[in-house]
Amino acid sequence: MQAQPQKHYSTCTLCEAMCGIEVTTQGREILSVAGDKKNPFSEGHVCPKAAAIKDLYDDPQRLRQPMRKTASGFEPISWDDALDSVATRLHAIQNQHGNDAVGVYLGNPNAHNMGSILFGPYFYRALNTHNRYSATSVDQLPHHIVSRQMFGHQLQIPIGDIDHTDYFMIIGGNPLASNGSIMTVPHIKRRLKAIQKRGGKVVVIDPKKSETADISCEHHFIKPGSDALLMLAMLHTMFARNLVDADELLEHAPDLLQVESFVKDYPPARVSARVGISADEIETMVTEFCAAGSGICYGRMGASVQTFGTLTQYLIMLFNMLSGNLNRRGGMMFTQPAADTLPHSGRGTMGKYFSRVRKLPAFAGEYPVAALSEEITTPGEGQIKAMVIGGGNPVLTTTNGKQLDKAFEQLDFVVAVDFYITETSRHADIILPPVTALERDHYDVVFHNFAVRNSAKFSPALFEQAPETKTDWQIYLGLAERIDKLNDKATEHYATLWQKEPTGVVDDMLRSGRYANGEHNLSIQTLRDQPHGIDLGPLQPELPAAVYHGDKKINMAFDYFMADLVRLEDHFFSPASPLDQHSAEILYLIGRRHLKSNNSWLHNSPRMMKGLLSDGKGQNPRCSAQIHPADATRFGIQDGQLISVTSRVGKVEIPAELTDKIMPGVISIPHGWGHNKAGSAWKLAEQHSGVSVNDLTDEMCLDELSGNAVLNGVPVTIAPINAG
Ligand SMILES: Nc1nc2c(c(=O)[nH]1)N[C@H]1C(S)=C(S)[C@@H](COP(=O)(O)OP(=O)(O)OC[C@H]3O[C@@H](n4cnc5c(=O)[nH]c(N)nc54)[C@H](O)[C@@H]3O)O[C@H]1N2
Ligand SMILES: Nc1nc2c(c(=O)[nH]1)N[C@H]1C(S)=C(S)[C@@H](COP(=O)(O)OP(=O)(O)OC[C@H]3O[C@@H](n4cnc5c(=O)[nH]c(N)nc54)[C@H](O)[C@@H]3O)O[C@H]1N2
Ligand code: SF4
Ligand SMILES: [Mo]
Repeated sequence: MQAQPQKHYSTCTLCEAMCGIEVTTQGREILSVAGDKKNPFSEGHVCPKAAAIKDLYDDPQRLRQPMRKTASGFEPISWDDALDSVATRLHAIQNQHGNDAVGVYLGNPNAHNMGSILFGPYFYRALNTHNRYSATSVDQLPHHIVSRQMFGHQLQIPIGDIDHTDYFMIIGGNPLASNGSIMTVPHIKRRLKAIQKRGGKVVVIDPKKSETADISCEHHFIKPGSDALLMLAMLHTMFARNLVDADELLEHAPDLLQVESFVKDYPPARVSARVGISADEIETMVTEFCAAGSGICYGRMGASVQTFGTLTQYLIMLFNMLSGNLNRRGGMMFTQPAADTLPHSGRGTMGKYFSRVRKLPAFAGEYPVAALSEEITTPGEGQIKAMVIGGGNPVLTTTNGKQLDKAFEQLDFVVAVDFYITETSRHADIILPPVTALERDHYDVVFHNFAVRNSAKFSPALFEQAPETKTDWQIYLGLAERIDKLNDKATEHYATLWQKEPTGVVDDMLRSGRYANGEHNLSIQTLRDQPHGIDLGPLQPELPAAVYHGDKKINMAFDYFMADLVRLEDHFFSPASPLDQHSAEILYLIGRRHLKSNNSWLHNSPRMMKGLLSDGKGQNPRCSAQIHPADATRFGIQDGQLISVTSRVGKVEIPAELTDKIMPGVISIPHGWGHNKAGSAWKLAEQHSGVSVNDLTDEMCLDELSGNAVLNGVPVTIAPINAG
């Protein structure tokens, strides 16, 4: 007899917005995915990507069993065989070359996977290697460092209280495409419109008039990478015009007013030409922001992942603080999560050790990923001989991907925890494919902490786990236990972990958390009983409790952050400023996101790729180089024409797309494309391969304070490729 269709309430884990979804299944088939109207947080909102969930589940090319590379290609093997072989090889390599000979790279999907977050660490601990890397250092590393220094914990990041604010300033974020980042916020469009409806303002500062700028009150072009200068001038204006409103915060940040002495040399008139925004406009923005009642100054990808990303994020925090908006309703607030991971996670050790070759600083146990290829290719003690890649595709997503691709070829052993044979996992000797998101229990242990409203939701696995499948946590725990055994370490505690599962850990956190008693009585069971999730109210003032420093005071860390002003002066104002050299030929490269794409990995979904024209020559209009018509004229380029884009490290050929939405002097290319490498296996993606922008980004060019990559503001040259 055929099973009846069943409805389940779950959560989309593709981006940070945590949309509730209604999934209809029949037997083990997914029939449909729609927005869950009864989810109190997302209220039925989903974006087009929700439809990709079914495609991912159905994708015939998604791996369902472990694979071993042989002379004639990948062949399936059993889980026991796969896990035993991986553990034995990693152990042997560490035995021969030392622990650091095994490197680990963790990609973005791990942040959306409670099993990886809670149980992955047992595996890294068993490996005990310094060579750990992740997508953090091509992304939000500056936020962690700012929070570590100022509030004492890398994850204690204030979130914009968007539903109550009067002024929302967005610097280098495009939430209409990304659905928000370090701001978990379903249905951002509705919320941005609501600000304007209640008389508030939304202002976007971006080298592109983005989709978000299109629905905002005001947009200012800014020269890529100059945001730190803008922030210095904004802070200067605040003092010069007596707009500082910090009385309440001084109790928690006694040194706050000393900021004045660091910004005195940055009047708007001095920075204006470098930033590309007039002094008048800068002053008006600051005045209006400070008069607004409440305001959020929010900076993301574009502001973080650039030459002065860490300084910029720090200055943004100071701007929120000095305008009285930290810890204020409608400003930047700390969240009150139901399952608080902070007391159980590392606060973020920094400055303790440095990478072997380039001496880049480790933060929270990880080196900047820009150091990865040289750590593989440079001989000597501590050289990486084997890599574990967990849910990431660094060949397409990290700087100088082509060089990393080549470096991977020389490794003795590679293992990938991934369900696709990607541009990266094709290097693997063994691939361990976990189940897809809806097939495992889920509680957002990261993104509830970054949400614009407090809420809690548990999404049980859709189906009983099929035999011969494993979740990420089962893979990591299985490897950890085997490696500990091989190292003659105690393994008794594993029995408890297998039984407890990550869900049990979340249950413990809920039961010891702030909503454990009283009205909500939170536990996994109470959440199971409320499958749409529950609302826990708006964000609340949380100082001084939010501060993890012993004295409960916010640490201004001037010595650390403001030290970077020397580099900034040099970069923008020295007679030898790189910005003045060859300035006529250079364009500055930035990135962009598309609503139907997700970093490197939704390009095999028929629903996401539908309607994408391809001219049969491998061109892909979604992967185009956007340039301003004035630049096109200057270089003799027609709309749609193939152009070459060249940086210090590489060259790509890509069709030009002319648009006056981009600032003159700037070129925008999205990342995650370049599915044209022999040996990867995603049929649809390969038909629309595009090129990888990270064959242009430069691993030697860093935000030096943090070691974070520079993906925005990369100097490039362009030229038309003439047909024939
Ligand atoms: N030029 C440029 N480069 C960028 C960016 C940019 O803006 N510009 N953005 C950067 C940012 S913000 C990020 S976060 C990185 C992302 O960089 P990465 O994390 O390296 O890349 P993803 O494409 O997210 O990798 C996803 C991989 O994980 C696999 N996967 C998906 N779900 C799971 C799962 O549940 N478990 C496991 N084990 N695997 C899974 C997919 O099959 C895919 O191979 O890219 C960065 N790169
Ligand atoms: N659809 C979709 N959604 C996603 C993702 C995806 O790949 N696709 N990825 C997810 C991930 S991993 C992340 S981290 C988030 C990122 O989410 P966002 O931070 O919103 O990132 P983007 O959408 O890339 O927007 C960055 C904006 O910064 C601008 N910009 C570039 N350089 C500069 C600069 O120097 N200064 C300023 N002021 N602006 C600049 C760009 O023009 C762009 O509009 O998105 C997440 N959501
Ligand atoms: S915005 Fe789209 S991708 Fe993000 S959680 Fe919601 S449905 Fe999923
Ligand atoms: Mo990201």
